[in-house]
Amino acid sequence: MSRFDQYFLMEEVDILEYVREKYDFFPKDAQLTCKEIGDGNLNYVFRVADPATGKSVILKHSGIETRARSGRKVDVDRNRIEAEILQRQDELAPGFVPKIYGYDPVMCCCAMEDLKDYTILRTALLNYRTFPKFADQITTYMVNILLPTTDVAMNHKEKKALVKSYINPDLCSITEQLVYDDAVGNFAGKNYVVDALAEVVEKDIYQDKALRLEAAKLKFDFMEHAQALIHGDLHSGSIFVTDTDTKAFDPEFAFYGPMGYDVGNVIAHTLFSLVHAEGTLEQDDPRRTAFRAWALDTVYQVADLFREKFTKKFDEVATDNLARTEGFCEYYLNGVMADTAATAGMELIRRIVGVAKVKDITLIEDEARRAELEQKLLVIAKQLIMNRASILTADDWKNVLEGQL
Ligand code: SR1
Ligand code: MG
Repeated sequence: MSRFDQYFLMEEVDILEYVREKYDFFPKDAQLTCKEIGDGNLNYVFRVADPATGKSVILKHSGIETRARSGRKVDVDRNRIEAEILQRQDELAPGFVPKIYGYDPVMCCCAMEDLKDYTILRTALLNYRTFPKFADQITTYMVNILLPTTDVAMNHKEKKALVKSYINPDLCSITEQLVYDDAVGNFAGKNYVVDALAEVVEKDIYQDKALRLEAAKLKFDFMEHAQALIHGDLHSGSIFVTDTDTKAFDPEFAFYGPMGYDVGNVIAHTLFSLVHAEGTLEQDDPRRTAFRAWALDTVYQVADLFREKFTKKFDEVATDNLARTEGFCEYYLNGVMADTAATAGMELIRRIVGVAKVKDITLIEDEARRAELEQKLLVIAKQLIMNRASILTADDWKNVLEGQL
């Protein structure tokens, strides 16, 4: 009998006992410390360390309710999905995700590698750090884990079994509501924007019927297009970086969905980081110029490198007879790129108007400047959504962004 035989929401003191009972990471007599370090909306993240040796481990624990105490219940199975997916991703893209040491379905708690030498990408970008290797590394991660999980590469029956295993209704429902419904219609009635932007959002977003129709199509694509095992929430808070490495974590929103959803998130949050720099640094600050150059280059490189690596990998992994037909790879990739543009557009809108905002914009203290930059992003977002079928390459992205941001 153990007190961890039945689920309860653990706190630091419980986690210390839990680690000793379940794992043999540390010597029996080690004087362990435990600190809750999570700052996301859903889970609790504990770092358990042995100061004597410097060894540490991360325990990620899911509550039945979101940690934001919104009253929203979220299936704790997300913790299993996350642990399993990180293991699968580690096989597909070794070195690009943290190592999983164990998963406990009773306490909904997984133990994983402590990437303590890494920084969360968003935090680093908010400090105006730039990462020249990021576009190359994140596109390798995405192509290597996404394409092999599709019907292009997999036995179709095995792929369908994965679709079933990674069905993730509660987390998908959050995305369906926040990213699609609320972005264009404020259906939950909880959206808010700075005063100077309110009229623009009402008229140019909520009352735009053509935009609403495209958002409806995109929402149904998201729900019905079981293309690849996607991360599902690949924003800059789900990525760890050092000057030389990139690792993606927190794939609890993972499910079989459109690949462009991941690529679009990476691009949208790069644009948010650019707007943060533009809104918080003086025009003549050299950091602003350098950051701008990095951010725009990263967007273009993500588009180009994703295309390049995808095309090469397609040739290596395609097993379906008809997928190897001449012209099919380009057709398929163009669909992914159009989804990328549209997702970036929806993500930009929802983070500006919705409840789940990003620090990149909320930290811009000058409200008029913030509204000005947000409005620019909304204009770009609408173009990305409405014209997505023709935003397929880095040059297409340049045409959208140049002169507008
Ligand atoms: C209630 S969760 C709000 C947002 O945080 C997550 O990271 C997802 O992006 C979600 O939409
Ligand atoms: Mg998260």
